[in-house]
Amino acid sequence: MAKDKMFKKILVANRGEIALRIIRTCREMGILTVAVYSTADRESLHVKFADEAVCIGPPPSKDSYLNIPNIIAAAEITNADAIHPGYGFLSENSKFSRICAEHKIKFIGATPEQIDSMGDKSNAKDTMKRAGVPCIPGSEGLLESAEQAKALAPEVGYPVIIKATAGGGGRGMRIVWKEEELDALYESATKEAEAAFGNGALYMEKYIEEPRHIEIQIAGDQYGKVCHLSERDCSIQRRHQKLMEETPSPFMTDELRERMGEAACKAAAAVAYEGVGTVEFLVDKHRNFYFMEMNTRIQVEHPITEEVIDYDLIREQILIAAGVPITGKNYYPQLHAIECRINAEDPFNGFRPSPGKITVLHTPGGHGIRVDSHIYAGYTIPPYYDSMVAKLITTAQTREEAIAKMRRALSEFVIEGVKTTIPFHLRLMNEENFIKGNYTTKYMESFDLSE
Ligand code: MV4
Repeated sequence: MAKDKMFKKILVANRGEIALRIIRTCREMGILTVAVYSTADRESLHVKFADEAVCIGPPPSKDSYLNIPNIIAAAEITNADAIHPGYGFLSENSKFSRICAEHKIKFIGATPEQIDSMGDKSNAKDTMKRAGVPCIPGSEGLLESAEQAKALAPEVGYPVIIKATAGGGGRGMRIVWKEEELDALYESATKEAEAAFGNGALYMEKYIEEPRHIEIQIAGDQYGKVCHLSERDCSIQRRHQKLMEETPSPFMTDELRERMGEAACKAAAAVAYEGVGTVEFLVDKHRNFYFMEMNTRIQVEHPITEEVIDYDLIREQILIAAGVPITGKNYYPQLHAIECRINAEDPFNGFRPSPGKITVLHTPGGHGIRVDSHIYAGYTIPPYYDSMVAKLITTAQTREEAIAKMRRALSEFVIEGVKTTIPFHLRLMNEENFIKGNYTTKYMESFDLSE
């Protein structure tokens, strides 16, 4: 591409491992970086690795990493020509995306319109249905009242699920097994959604009982071209927090990948998607798949895709934002990759957060091992943010080898001073049904977590 079109300096509006991940790619591309940090993150690696760093406020996220005026001011002071938001924080904030544009700063992510249309789940579903993407049968748009919901539910067929249109992450969501429960569950879902999102609107779907969560990575450029980059299986989660992801999905077939990939491309094309994104699907035991949500950001689990197709997704985000066209060809997994999220949490005590100082650290290494992390010996994990401290990724020719490598890498990994989820992952890698690839989103409900 023409050198003068490429960004000269990118402000990274995030912290932790993803801030480092973005800074590393920028460095490889010859792009200068600006880190922003809260006073709790003064000693963080992203601050040390960036070319410049600006303090944007006190520890609470709302005063720092979510503080739009301070972040825009930091970009203007340092003359950054683009902002990469990472994941979480402002990554799917349409107002922020719009304010960046108003300040002639390129937001490396979706347009405000795309963020808004995918952020409203009922509206997103409507768009996808019209584009010919398979959706779960349910209400046409929003529910008007509990009465209307009660009239509709037998048509949809119990069990049904009512969901907050502003939701995600399971909040404002209720499973209804029979009519007698509907009034109370409708009431509590709408109240929860109103409190959490300031929007109590609900919609209804048939409840899919033991689904897998399989998502397709997609990319779209500024010229309307889209492609898919295969799937990730994210079914192993607890309270809507993913614990481990892998690609290919053990449930996948070549034929299903083709159909889901095509549907994901349709979804991306329907909104003229610009950037990299993810289309989430629920897949039932008959391998029927249904659109669930579209994420307009880079995701935590993106490295497993990078490993199996040998492709830097952050680089691709930056190139697309700078106006470089994509080829439009799809990517298929050549290897198997697994990611274990290492959190500073006690897996034997309800995954209770365990912030504090890391006294001893030894990270695993060797062939097929990748550790994306911002921690170091002597680092203090602050209590204010996400408890993820590292992503351990193994890659091999087969699933069996990737699991064997993960067991080996987990057993080498030493983090002292705080509790971590390493022992949980070791147990997971040795569990019979996991080894068989026999798991759904219900898997963790019956996982033995006694010490
Ligand atoms: C569903 C479902 C079953 N049937 N919708 C959870 C969060 C939100 N994004 C959608 N979710 C679900 N929607 C229908 N019609 C089950 C879930 C669900 C789930 C989905 C993916 C991964 C983990 C999950 C855990 C519990 C429930």
